[in-house]
Amino acid sequence: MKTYRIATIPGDGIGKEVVPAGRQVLAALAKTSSTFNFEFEDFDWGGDYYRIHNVMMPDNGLELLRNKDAILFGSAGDPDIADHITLWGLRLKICQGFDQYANVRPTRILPGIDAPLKRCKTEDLNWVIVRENSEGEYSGVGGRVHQGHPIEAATDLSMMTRVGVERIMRFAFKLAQSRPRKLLTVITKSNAQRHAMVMWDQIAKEISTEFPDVKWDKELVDASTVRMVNRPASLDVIVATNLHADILSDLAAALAGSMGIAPTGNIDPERRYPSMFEPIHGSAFDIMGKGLANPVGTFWSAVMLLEHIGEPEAAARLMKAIEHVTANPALHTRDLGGTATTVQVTEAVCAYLAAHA
Ligand code: NAD
Ligand code: K
Ligand code: MN
Repeated sequence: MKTYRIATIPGDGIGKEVVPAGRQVLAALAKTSSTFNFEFEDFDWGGDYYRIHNVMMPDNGLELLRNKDAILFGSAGDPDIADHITLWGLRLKICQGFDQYANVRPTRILPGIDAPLKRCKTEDLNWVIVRENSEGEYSGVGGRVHQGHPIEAATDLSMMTRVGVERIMRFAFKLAQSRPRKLLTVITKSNAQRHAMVMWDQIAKEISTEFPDVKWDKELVDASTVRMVNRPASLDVIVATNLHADILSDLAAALAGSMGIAPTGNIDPERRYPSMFEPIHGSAFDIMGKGLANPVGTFWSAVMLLEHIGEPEAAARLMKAIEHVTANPALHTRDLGGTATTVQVTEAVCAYLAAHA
């Protein structure tokens, strides 16, 4: 019997509702398996921790996570604490500390979901967005001077390195190569950002020679929003910078039906450190504490976690359970137009897993 060590970090807001739900579903899955088990450890880091300790996570936080096989994360974001403190103090600390440079965001329309694109078929929207997760616009380089004075100025430098761009391009090309259609769209803004993005384009071209069977094209980020809406079937794998992909993947989530469904993995492809899986949504202040959060994004993230640790069969089983639940409108949460609660959806997934072991 193999035991996987999983860290759970609910964080803030509805993270505290959906991560326990995700853990419950993983435990239900393990219960039906004779080959693997989970050893969970929960970490109470986030806004509440900050109010006591003045930091979002302890100094040795990364050490406490280092020996885990994977991390299941909720959200960092508290109504009473500035967003840049919660984000940089927890989620980005882990992503950057463990060099999880590939942020992978699969998007497709699950069965039973009424998605807003009326002119396209469900199967037309089947994308994986690869987000550069370690530098670019979120490199943290910059500063603010002369605060409060008329000459006040501030910068956030979008820093890209050859190593950083090469590795995310190679990751994206490889992913495209593994998919049936083998298409890659490189998102850019090299008309306006004439240094970093021009290098980005150039490196894409260089790396493409290693993958002659991948068909690839370039698209400006603004134009790509239109293409996502008007010609979704023309896209397969998409690679974009940290900021561009952050924005595009929220749009992708909405086009696929709801922010509450979309999953992501913050992945260290070299497996030097644990990778971290989370729904793409945040703390959702408007619905937190009400039991209305859709846990499907967390469950789908758990599917990605299972694939990553090397349990593809269990991953497929959980995905089937998720699709069984989304197909039933009685099990839709409010974001999908339904009245089901987080607990009801979670119990339905667990029941399906128990019945289809
Ligand atoms: P959000 O994702 O929290 O919410 C956006 C909208 O989507 C809200 O109307 C919310 O109710 C809805 N929504 C999101 N997830 C849902 C779910 N599972 N079920 C049903 N509805 C859902 O984005 P925001 O409002 O911009 O951010 C709130 C806080 O979360 C901020 O502090 C922000 O910094 C933080 N945040 C954190 C992360 C992260 O930790 N990865 C990501 C995004 C936002
Ligand atoms: K999140
Ligand atoms: Mn985001």
